[in-house]
Amino acid sequence: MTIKKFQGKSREEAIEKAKEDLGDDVVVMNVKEIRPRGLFSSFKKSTFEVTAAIEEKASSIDSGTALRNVQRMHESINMVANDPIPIPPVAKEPLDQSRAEQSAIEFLKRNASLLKQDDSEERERIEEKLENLQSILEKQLASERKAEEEKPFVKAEEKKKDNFSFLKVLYETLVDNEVDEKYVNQIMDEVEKVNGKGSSVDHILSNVYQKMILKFGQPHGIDLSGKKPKIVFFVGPTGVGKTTTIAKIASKLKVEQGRKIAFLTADTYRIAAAEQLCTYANILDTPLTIIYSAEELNQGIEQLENFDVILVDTAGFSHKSPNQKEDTGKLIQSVDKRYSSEVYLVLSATTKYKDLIEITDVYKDISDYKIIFTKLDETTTYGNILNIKLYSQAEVSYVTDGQNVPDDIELFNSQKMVKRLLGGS
Ligand SMILES: Nc1nc2c(ncn2[C@@H]2O[C@H](COP(=O)(O)OP(=O)(O)O)[C@@H](O)[C@H]2O)c(=O)[nH]1
Ligand SMILES: [Mg+2]
Repeated sequence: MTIKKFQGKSREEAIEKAKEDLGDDVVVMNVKEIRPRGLFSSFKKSTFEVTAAIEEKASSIDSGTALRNVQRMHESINMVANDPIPIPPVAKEPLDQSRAEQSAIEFLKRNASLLKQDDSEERERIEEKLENLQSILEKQLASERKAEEEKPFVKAEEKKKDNFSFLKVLYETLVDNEVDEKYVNQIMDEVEKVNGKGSSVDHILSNVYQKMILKFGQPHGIDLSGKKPKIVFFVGPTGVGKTTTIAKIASKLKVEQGRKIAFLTADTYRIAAAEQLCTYANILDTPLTIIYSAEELNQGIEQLENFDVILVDTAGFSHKSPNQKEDTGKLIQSVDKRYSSEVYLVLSATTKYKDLIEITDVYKDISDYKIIFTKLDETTTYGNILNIKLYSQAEVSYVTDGQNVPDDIELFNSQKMVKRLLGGS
């Protein structure tokens, strides 16, 4: 992973510089506004500093190193556990990397209950660290070497103990946030590679933070750079907030970006559904076309050809209902090739993990999609957002966190989400 900082007069300028240097796939890790200081500071404008990273291809670690890392982790786990922990037999022959990693994962899983035992004082100290994630990251990125020099007397053993307690809290924090243990183990496994080099807790934490941000990737939102009109479908189960989200996005695009918006709805299963969008159409002074079948879609679009974006509301359906799935599939696929379209799968952050998996599978059969998570205000755990991102490999584009139109929506902010997942505020 390469991490660099870029400065610009605006956030966009700094991001643009990052793209020029590191390529389009660059991921923004952090954006810092630097406010001018001093006597005439109120006359000066802020500048922006963007920390950006790019993931290189996975470096190949030789099997000997992997094996040593696993052994080292076992040692460190043993050091502070209250009860004796069975050490899995280590093969005499060097393990290949994936087997070594697998054994580390298995070990962590088996000992998850032991990991939960900890003394509370230490725990508090580490939780505090997690909450101060931002400052740790800043410090880490600014002067990794200097920080090491400042603590030359910290004994290796103490450091190891510190790291282990920290790993325990990290593990629990992620599990408490309902991150799937499979992914927690993957993260711990990656952490272990860093820990193996005898790094400080700060180093490990900023490394986890960076890795998790890279896992989320960079959100893009609706792409309006291409041909007009852009057709944007919103699909998903009933009641997740499709219509409300359409209204939020429409008013942002219209008011903040001055785009010409039109609505089209294929949700005619319930009279109230079309009425709801009609209300928003009146408020936003936006045309609304109602269609009753997939065959009417292109005709509907033709009438709205001079608009920048056509937001299409669809009937939600239970992921267990094959008929309605077919209708939605037909609707999306029937859009004429001369139009460019995007599909957003709207999911509620309050839905159970198992259902979310089934829903993402069902909609994958219909089309590729980006994801919008709604109702973040109605849950205290955000692990499913990471779980579903990793499971579906789809981009998480927007999140919504309330019923207010248009305020309660934003482009997905990976930095904010990772901070929340790691227990920061
Ligand atoms: N708390 C909360 N409620 C939301 C959010 N988004 C939508 N809702 C509510 O969820 C309910 C269903 O929304 P609606 O847009 O009709 O869902 P649809 O059936 O998918 O179109 C409405 O009462 C919305 O106000 C959100 O982010 N947070
Ligand atoms: Mg609706």
